[in-house]
Amino acid sequence: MGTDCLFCRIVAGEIPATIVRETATTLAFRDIDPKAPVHVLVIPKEHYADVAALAQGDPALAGEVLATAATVAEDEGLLGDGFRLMFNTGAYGGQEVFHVHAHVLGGAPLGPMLA
Ligand code: IU
Repeated sequence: MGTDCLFCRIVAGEIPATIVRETATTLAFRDIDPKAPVHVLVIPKEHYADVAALAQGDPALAGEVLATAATVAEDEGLLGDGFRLMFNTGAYGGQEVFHVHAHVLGGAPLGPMLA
């Protein structure tokens, strides 16, 4: 995808991000506008627009994104009290950046998903 995609540019090192974990295929970095005490985004380095495209196009890579998200949750101390793992998808899902990303949210009670 390259220069048009913000998160591809973070992967390429062209835009700074606070990276908390990197694997061969995934990257985890702190959200610039955190919605919880811990708010980390986990992406595949390869560009897929959303989680449906990722899961259908490369299910193994989707699993690697989930595994990185779980490791981030552990490293951030979220496993005991719990956390939220979320993929906003498409217009109705509120997705704003069209490079698939898992939100790892935690560090405080988040309340019910839909108020
Ligand atoms: P969404 O699921 O596409 O709505 O989430 C996009 C997230 O990307 C949102 O929480 C933003 O704060 C976050 N973000 C970021 O971390 N860095 C950026 O440069 C931009 C957005 I633009």
